[in-house]
Amino acid sequence: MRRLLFLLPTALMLAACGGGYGGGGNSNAGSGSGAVVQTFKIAETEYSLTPATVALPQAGTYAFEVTNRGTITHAFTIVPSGGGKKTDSGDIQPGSHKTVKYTFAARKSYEMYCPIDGHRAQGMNGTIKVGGGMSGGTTTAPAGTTTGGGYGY
Ligand SMILES: [Cu+2]
Repeated sequence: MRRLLFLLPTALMLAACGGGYGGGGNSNAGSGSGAVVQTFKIAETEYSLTPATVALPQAGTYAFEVTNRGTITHAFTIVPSGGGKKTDSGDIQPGSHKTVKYTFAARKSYEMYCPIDGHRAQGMNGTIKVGGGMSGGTTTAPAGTTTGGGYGY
């Protein structure tokens, strides 16, 4: 006896909500390439990152303004947990800062660290976790307010 499986289109309909950035026509106001969802500030010292854990509400491109508050040269690297495309700030001198942009996938975890010498092993590392978008998030970030400075839980 044979059975026919009927695939319902439900999954396709759900997937269609995912969206994505279609190449829009008229965005003159933006600076840089790619729409940045939100900017996070990271402080580096010997030997730690603050905050050491960053939660992104959804997939997309985020900017990290990394400030070296230590007394020696540091840098900032983002890499997916388990390997993948890496981005690196290059050297950040004490007292200065650099901004790194990276595009994150939903529901993945990334590592951020200082790639200089043994700094990572000494504590200059942290985790970036990406949420799944509109459902099931624990943090609700209002869209549109990017620069406010506060990262207070
Ligand atoms: Cu370092």
